[in-house]
Amino acid sequence: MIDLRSDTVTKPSEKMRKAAYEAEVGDDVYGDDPTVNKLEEVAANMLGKEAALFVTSGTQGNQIAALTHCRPGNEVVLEASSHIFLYEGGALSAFAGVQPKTISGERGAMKPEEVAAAIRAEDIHFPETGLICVENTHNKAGGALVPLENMKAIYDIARENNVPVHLDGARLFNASVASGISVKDYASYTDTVQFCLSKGLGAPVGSIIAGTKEFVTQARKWRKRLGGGMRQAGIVAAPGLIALQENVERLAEDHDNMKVLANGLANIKGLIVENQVETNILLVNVAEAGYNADQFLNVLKDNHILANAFGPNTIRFITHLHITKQDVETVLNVISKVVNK
Ligand code: TLP
Repeated sequence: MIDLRSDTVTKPSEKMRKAAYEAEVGDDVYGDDPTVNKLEEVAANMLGKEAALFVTSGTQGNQIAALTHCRPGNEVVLEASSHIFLYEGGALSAFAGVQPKTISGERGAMKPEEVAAAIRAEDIHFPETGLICVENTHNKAGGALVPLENMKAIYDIARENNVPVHLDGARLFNASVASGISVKDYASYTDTVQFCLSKGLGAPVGSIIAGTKEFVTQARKWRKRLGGGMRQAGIVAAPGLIALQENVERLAEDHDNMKVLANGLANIKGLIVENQVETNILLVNVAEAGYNADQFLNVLKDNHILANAFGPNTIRFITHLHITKQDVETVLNVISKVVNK
């Protein structure tokens, strides 16, 4: 199978497995796991934040951020197709007890003036705005790069209004490699950041959230409340360190492969590439080829290719470290045969 469903499907390398095997461990709930401590220190330094926390997943990281920043009854301003709003099972409301206020963005970027207008004035009837969330790269917008200037403008507005900003940077390293802007620069326009080790970076498990020391102390408590205190977690943190050391720069290969795939598919009559491909995500509309997304996925599967539906007629493809140039050629050949038959 050529698996283009997500960059979450990668399996840990030999080096990661060896690092897990040999990891020095301790009870992380007591702060005693040297490997977790090292990962958190390395991640905080990379992001230019005071402290960081190793969490089980991107979803857990985002939700801990909301729980730490907000109080029940607050409102969270976020993009209408953001992962936190669309794909986290309503966790914002279920756990943090906050209500979302969505703004439709352009290629994932919310207009700063619309963010400003969404922040609530003081009124006995109104919820208080507890948090603004930004996503970069933006998944549903097809791995779109949210411009640094956009993040800065939103951060300036947030600070004027005393509202914190959280960045869902599940694929922040993809953004950084594609734009040439450091993760530190992106993180400088947000109070807290979540990034995933288990996506393009290829680690088997885990995410990082980072912010001030005070934020991380509170976040650690929320992680424990949610059952995310993982004891000898160095076993899973060790591959995360390898991911940060070895798999950042190579994300450029995934982006190059995706451009080749996108250009090839754009030339097949009946297929419409919906996004401007900037990173490792491609959205293709298959309606004019006479398929809906589920039908197309079934045909792909019969030909040993996996992808995801991202709308009734839209297929999402994601490249990652197991996808080679040869795989891209194979996928192009299969799809051109299927669509032209
Ligand atoms: N995204 C997954 C699915 O949930 C859609 C994927 O395959 O793309 N933020 C963003 C922007 C994400 O894309 C994801 C995962 C998460 C957060 C959540 O991360 P996990 O899966 O570790 O909870």
